[in-house]
Amino acid sequence: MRFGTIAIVGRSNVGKSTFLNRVLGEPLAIVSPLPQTTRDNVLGVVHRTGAQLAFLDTPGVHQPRSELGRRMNASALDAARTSDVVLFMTDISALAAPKKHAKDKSAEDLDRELLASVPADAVAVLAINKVDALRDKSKLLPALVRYQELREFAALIPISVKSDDGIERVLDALAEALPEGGLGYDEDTLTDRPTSFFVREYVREQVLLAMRGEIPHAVAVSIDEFSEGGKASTIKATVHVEKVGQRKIIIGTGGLQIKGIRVGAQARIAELLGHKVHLELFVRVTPQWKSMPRQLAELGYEAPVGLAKTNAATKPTRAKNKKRSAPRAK
Ligand SMILES: Nc1nc2c(ncn2[C@@H]2O[C@H](COP(=O)(O)OP(=O)(O)OP(=O)(O)O)[C@@H](O)[C@H]2O)c(=O)[nH]1
Ligand SMILES: [Mg+2]
Repeated sequence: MRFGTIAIVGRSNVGKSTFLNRVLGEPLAIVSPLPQTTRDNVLGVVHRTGAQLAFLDTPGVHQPRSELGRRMNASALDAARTSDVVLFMTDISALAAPKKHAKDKSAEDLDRELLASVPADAVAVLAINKVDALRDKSKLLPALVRYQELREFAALIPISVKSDDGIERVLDALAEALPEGGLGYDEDTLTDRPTSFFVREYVREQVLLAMRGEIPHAVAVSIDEFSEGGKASTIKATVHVEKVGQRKIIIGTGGLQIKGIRVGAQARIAELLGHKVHLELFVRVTPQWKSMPRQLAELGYEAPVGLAKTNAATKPTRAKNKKRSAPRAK
């Protein structure tokens, strides 16, 4: 039996969370076309014959503009340092010609910098995602050769999560790289995050899908009340924005915008809990929450390990049944 942790690390928007959801067979992590969708490390445990793969989805490493951004990068790099194996994910934007202006870094330049932060002795597998969108497949081989020169990889695999291409090869390569040992988690463990974490995430996901510009990145969600019943749950949550103007936009004319967000999130949470959910949302202006350590802590954004205490452990979200069709509440 093989068991170990695998950090999925890479630039923003390469498809790390989409990959996690595919291998879990559950839409656990939030996904959006916007960069910096994932803000926290999220564990997802894949149970295979002969191996248990404990994936850690991480925030895309980017140029930070706030304390939140710095914490996001730090948690991704921390996962890369402490996991047994690193799944370094990039996408076909790294195969494009370098930018015309020398000051603009290409995706490949950014990957090279990021790879330098992954410990040299860590076992790493490279996945180049989104090959479904690659017209000129002849660009792939030279790119694989260039990446191979950057560091040692146990395997270099072109994939498409969208077309379900190459995923099993990645899982095989990762399982092979894991240490021999007993199981780390019960067979029904899906993640270590509590249900309330995903409630906050699913509200934020609807904002990311509905809005453009600065707003999705100005939003955080906190839970005010979570009364869970056997057949239905009532949840009250606050959507925090940074400015009064953002509050107006997110509420929308006649409250239409926030209604769409509420309805979408409510359906997603109901799917997770496996029963009816009544969700109420309030929108509040919390100026500069992204830069203030106390506000960040209150909104659930942990400081990187070593800088502050992490949140107290809460009950993990488990799979509802052996088939893991949906995780159990709290
Ligand atoms: N064409 C194509 N698009 C994909 C594929 N995988 C993911 N995407 C899309 O890429 C976008 C980003 O996906 P995410 O999974 O949120 O990316 P991420 O790396 O987790 O991004 P961050 O959390 O911001 O770091 C979404 O619009 C996905 O639908 C793929 O195989 N092919
Ligand atoms: Mg993500």
